[in-house]
Amino acid sequence: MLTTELPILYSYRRCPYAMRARLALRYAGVTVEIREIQLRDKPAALLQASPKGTVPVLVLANGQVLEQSLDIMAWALAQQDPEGWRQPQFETEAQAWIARNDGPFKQLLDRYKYPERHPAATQAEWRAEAESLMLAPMEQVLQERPYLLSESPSWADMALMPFVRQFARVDLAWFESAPHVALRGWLGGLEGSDLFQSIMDKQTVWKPD
Ligand SMILES: N[C@@H](CCC(=O)N[C@@H](CS)C(=O)NCC(=O)O)C(=O)O
Repeated sequence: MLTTELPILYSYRRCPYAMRARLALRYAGVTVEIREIQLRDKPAALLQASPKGTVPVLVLANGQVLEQSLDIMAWALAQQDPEGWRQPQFETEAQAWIARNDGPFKQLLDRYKYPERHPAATQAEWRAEAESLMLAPMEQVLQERPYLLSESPSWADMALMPFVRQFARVDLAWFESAPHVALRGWLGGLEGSDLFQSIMDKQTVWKPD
């Protein structure tokens, strides 16, 4: 039987949590076996490793299972962090951005994306809330410097970028004419990077042997 020593990443190409995990793994030079899944038909092997059934999930060669995207990022950066994505002096600020993203921004993003499921406000109202919570504060910082924490990219940029990208894509025409010029530049730069392009390759759905 062919055995593999590579860590296994259960992933879904378009999932923003999986994107941030793939970004960190690729940046850290960690080779993984990517198992692309379908959310509506999760493979038994994924559910066995992580019964909660979300992606990304990383199964290490020693059997350890990392089932949160941030844990996977942190693990990858602990292996190798060649350009200093994670620096102790910025850690509190990084955590604050990530918490705001994964909590209230993600909630508003879902409401903005699926307003019919959230009739308490209109789509434009959800968007306006998200703007004041996240887009405007990001814009303010990015007018001062090219990345959220400093002159160079950090894991906060990488953790947030897939979500801001998803937000932008709900109504691209709106995003492109909105007064968030620096944010647009930040997103465009990260999205156009070789790193991001390299983690967005089309994948065929994994089938167990
Ligand atoms: N807190 C988790 C959230 C991951 C998550 O919610 N992933 C979504 C896809 S983007 C998922 O797998 N949802 C399960 C489903 O739709 O059945 C993490 O950071 O990894």
